[in-house]
Amino acid sequence: MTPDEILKELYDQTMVGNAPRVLELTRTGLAAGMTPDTLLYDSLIPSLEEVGARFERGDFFVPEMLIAGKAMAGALEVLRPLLAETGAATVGTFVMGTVKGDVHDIGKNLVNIMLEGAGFHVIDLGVQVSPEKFIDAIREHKPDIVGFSAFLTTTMPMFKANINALEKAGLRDQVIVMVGGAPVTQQYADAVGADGYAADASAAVKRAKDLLQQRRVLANA
Ligand code: B1M
Repeated sequence: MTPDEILKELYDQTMVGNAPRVLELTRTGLAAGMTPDTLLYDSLIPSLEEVGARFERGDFFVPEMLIAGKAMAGALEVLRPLLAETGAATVGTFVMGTVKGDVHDIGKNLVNIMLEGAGFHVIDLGVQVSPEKFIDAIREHKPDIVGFSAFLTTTMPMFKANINALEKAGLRDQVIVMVGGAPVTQQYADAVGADGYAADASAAVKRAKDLLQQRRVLANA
């Protein structure tokens, strides 16, 4: 198979949620010398975007979204060690979770992988994380950054609820808050009082490093 054929079939098989074939094609692509980034950004992610578009049009329903998501998650597990293998020294601790009411985790997991690759120690709290659970994790792990992911317009308000809970617990000044997820924008992040926002996993790593650097410069001033 040529790289183009692999990308095309990977796209098609992700869309129909054929997990075994998606795994096989991911491995075939890697064996053929294709990069994890190419497989992700030129095939897997665009395929899920099309799944979302079909869901919006009423051509796909929740079960189709679910199996496509599972197929993508399987591929991500194959790509994980390659995306995370930079050997970078630990740069900081990051507590991450998808907010309460939201079960989407593929995007969050991808951000985690990239953060780990960049040297962050990531503590992943999973999905449907309540403000109380974030607070407990911050008290326990004392992270440099806490990240809130939300993928639904209806769960984005949990950012503000989480930030309010941090303030109430007296922890807001002790941790940098980053937010992200498909419907989130810089404007929304600013409006809820987050310190940082990123549109995708690579941008999240860059933003996290910049925010950490700024905080350390301020602390030493
Ligand atoms: Co749902 N879903 N879903 N879904 N789903 C979306 C998000 C949707 C956009 C589809 C659509 O209508 N086009 C839509 C949301 C609409 C909206 O609110 N604006 C939607 C809906 C409506 C729903 C349900 C309500 C459907 C229903 O039940 N009627 C339901 C909600 C359940 C719940 O959470 N309570 C639901 C359920 C599901 C499944 C469970 C079936 C499945 C999730 C599987 C899983 O995650 N384990 C699913 C899926 C697969 C999708 C789509 C198709 C794909 C999401 C995905 O994984 N994208 C999605 C359509 C779409 O996104 N176009 C959709 C790939 C991923 C790599 O990208 O998630 O954007 P993304 O992550 C990016 C960035 O956002 C960023 O970096 C990531 C990597 O580059 N990022 C951060 C993420 N977190 C970050 C944190 C940061 C910084 C950056 O700092 C902390």
